[in-house]
Amino acid sequence: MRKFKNPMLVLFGLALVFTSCGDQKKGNSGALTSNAAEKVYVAPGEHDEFYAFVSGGFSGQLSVYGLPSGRLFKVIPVFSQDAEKAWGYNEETKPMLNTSFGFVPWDDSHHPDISQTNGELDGRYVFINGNNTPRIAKIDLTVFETTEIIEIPNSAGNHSSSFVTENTEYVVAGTRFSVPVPQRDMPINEYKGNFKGALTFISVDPEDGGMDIKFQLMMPGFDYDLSHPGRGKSHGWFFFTTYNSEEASTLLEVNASQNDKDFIAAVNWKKIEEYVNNGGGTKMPSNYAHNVYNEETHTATSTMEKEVLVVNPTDVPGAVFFLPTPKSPHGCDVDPSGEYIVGNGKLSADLTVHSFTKMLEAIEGKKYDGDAYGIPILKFEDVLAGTVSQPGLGPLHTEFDGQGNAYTTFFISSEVVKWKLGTWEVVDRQPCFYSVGHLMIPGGNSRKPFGKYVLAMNKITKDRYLPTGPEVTQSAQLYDISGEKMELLLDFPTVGEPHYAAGIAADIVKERSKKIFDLKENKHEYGITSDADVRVERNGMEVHIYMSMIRSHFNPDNIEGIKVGDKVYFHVTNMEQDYDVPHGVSIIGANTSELLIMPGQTETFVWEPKQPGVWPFYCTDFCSALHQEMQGYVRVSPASSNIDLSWSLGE
Ligand code: RUQ
Ligand code: CUA
Repeated sequence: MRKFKNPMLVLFGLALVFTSCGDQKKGNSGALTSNAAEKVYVAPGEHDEFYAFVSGGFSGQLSVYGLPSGRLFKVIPVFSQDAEKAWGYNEETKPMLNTSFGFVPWDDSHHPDISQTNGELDGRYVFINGNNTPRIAKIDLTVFETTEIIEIPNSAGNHSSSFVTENTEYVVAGTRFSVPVPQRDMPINEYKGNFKGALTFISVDPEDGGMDIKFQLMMPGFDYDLSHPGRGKSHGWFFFTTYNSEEASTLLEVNASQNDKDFIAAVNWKKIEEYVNNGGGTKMPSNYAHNVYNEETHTATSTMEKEVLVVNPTDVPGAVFFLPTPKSPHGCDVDPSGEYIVGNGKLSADLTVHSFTKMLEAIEGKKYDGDAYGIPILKFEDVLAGTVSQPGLGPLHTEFDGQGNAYTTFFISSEVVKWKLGTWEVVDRQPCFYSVGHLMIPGGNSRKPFGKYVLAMNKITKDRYLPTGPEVTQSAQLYDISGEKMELLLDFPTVGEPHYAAGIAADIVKERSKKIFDLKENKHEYGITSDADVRVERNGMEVHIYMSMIRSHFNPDNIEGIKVGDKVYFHVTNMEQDYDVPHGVSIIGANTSELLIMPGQTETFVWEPKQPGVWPFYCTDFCSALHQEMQGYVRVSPASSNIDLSWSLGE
């Protein structure tokens, strides 16, 4: 019989105790005051106070909710194809999902983060990571669309991502799985000492937001789990939790739980930036996709990049240090002042808080406790600010309200615990239903949190909603944190598994929201700006239809001369210049989704007719009283026929 001590088994046993029905009773709505309902009620026609951008986890997308109402406004397609918006289905956006592995139509999206200026949220962009095929995406908040995706080479399980520095100088992507760098065929059990963990710093252009990999820090082969930037006094540093400092490649639930302490890696990125700007680092051959959506051409391009700049941490003395942190830490959270770095050891009874000031002193005094692969390890006692003792079981993530309080989630004891920075005393706890992962306070990852609410994102809902078969909805819970005690206000279901969220005052974003695309500025290769340009062109077996749409017709709406075997491109421009008047289009038998085209925009789908006949197409978005009249026909003749191309409207 195999004998090993499995710490997670012990914890799961406890989890069952904690989420038994005793807790369920407490959570029943009878416990809520009617006051709670008022606090989340946003009257018809009124707007919410905050936007919450909630990751979709295995949906690969990003959902937009209003807080406090919990109303869902939009699912922004990011890494996964989305037929509703033709994302990854139309010709314009297919390149966005290109990678070095080819077209990858899905990912696992975890940690959205909003761009910052001077440590405060500026509402320009949201960044989010794709875990599985490592990518970082940028969503432009004037249009709420993904406009850039960059693949991360030498990375696998892109999890300690995508957090931004105080002025959005960088968005960071850290590898969860260490891998051979460069990738090669080698025995798995030679992991130790041979696999590497890449921490990637992607620069963001202050003017146009363009992303570019500035450098990759090639770290020892640990698992880099989460990260957060320094801010204020610690601006210029970045902190990453690690687990599996044992460098195990098998049965990690046991083998990566051996060391009493793993590390938080403290990275002085300013120092490395300087080193790189002075010609430091090694250019390594590579192959990764950089996909950019151009809003004037309404079209994405994908470029394969061939090189990445790699930095060995031991080549930049004084740039990287390890802070011992108990028991496989998960969350790595920095308070609004930049002084405290909270490391949540999943298997630890206490919460560990490091002090940035003490860390600098320890570095100054060169008080090391040995090194790991040449990277100095600081002494635990020298960097420790304090511990929150026995606050709960299975700590995962911490956020801050800007009033000196921290809020930590506990997966196993299924609760949010509020504690005080500096005195480390627990001041309140509220149960979550059930097994909370991340939590989010609007602006919580910045110098100036908005406070007011905390949103808990739960892994398990069991009896909280009407059953929907074996798969029940994931869920978020909203708590009022304006008083000394937290108050549960609302449960609402989420799309996919929400891992993290980013919240911002709606006022910062909504004024900048675009209403239409200017038709005169449309530079789409196959776009048209007036009905005079409507036409159909044949080029061998390719047919290009330059079509317009406006309430309530297509131009042309009768097309003849198409033959079986043709590849027919519908390039459709929405001529509307009014807010909130998209049109859709689709044709019978097309092996792709509909198009949903915004005013002033052009999109393309391809149709390969397989049978002679007269085939209808129609508008898919109810746009006017005569929406049902918005339809047309394509006549398809046998391949051998010699019917000329012709097109018309109203003849
Ligand atoms: S991780 S809880 Cu990406 Cu903590 Cu999900
Ligand atoms: Cu256009 Cu319906």
